[in-house]
Amino acid sequence: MKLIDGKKIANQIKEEIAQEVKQIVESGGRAPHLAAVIVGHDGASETYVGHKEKACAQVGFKSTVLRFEETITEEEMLAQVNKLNNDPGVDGFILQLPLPKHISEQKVIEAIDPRKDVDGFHPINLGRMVIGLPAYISATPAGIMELIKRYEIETSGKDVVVVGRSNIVGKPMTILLGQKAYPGNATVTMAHSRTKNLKDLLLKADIVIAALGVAEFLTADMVKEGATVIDVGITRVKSDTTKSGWKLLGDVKFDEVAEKTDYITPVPGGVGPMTIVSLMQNTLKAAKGEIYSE
Ligand code: BQF
Repeated sequence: MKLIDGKKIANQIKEEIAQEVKQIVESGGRAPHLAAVIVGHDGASETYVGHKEKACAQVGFKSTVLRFEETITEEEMLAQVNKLNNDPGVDGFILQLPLPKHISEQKVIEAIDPRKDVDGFHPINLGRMVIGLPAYISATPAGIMELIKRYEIETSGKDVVVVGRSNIVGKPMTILLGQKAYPGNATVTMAHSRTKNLKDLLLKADIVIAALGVAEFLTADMVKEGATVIDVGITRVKSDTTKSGWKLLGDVKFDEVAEKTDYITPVPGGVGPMTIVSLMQNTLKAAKGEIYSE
C-alpha cells in the first residue's frame, strides 16, 4: 500500500505558485485576486471558505469574501455576480455552494463570466473541457488528475469506475479519464445509485474514484487486489475524540481497503487539499489570461 499524500503535494504546489506570484509582483504586476461569495452560515461552507482564504494568503494572492444573509434574493445574487464580472480588480471568483433553496444555482452559475469562472461550473467551461479546448476544470477533478500525474499512476487502457455522477466531480472525472491524453485513455464506467451489480463492476476496476457521498461505502470485498482507490468523500460526523467535536469520514473504509490497494488517498489529507490548490492554480491562470487568450 502506497499512500497518496494530497496534503504534501498540495504544499509543494503552493510553494510553486508562491514563487510565480513573487516573480509577477517583483516585475511590477499585481497579485492574483480571488473573490468568494458565501450565503448564510453553514458550518461546512464556512470551513471551506476559510481553507480558501488561508491558501490565498499562503501563495500571495489577494482574497475577498463577500458574505450575505440567507434572505438574499436571486436578483440580488445576480447583481453581485454582475459586479464581480465587471470588476477589473478581481481575476476570478467562486460561489460557495450550496445556495439557499429559493435561489437557482444554475441561473447564478450561468451569469458568471466564463473567464472568471475559476470553479469551472459554467456550462461553457464544462463544454470546452468535454471537447478538449482550454477550460477551467472544476477543482476536485483537476486535483485528482494532478495527484495521478505526480504519483505517475498509469491510466492508459485501465478500467476505471467512477462512483457518483455529480456535475462537479463524477461527470467531469469520467470525461477527463477517458480523454486522449495522460492522465486519460482509460475505459471509464460511471456508476451510480441505479447501477446493477456494482460490486462485480468494482471488482474488475484498476482505479476506483469514490464520489458518491456515503460515508465508508467502499469496503474491502468490493476492491480488486492491487487497485488504486481515490476517495472524494467528506462526511462530517460527530466525534468525542477530536478537539472540534467533528471528524471527517471518506466514502472508503480506509483501513480494510488500504490492505488490498496499490495506491490509496486518505481522508482527511487526500483529495481535499488538492481541491483547494487546484482553485489556486485556476486563479493564477485567470490572472494570466491563460485559458481565454484569443
Ligand atoms: C482535507 C466540498 C462538498 C460540497 C461542497 C481539505 C477541504 C476538505 C478536506 C475543502 C469541499 C471539499 C470544498 C480537506 C472544499 C473540499 O484535509 O481532507 C480541504 O476545503 N474542500 C468546498 O468548497 O465545497 C464543497 C465538498
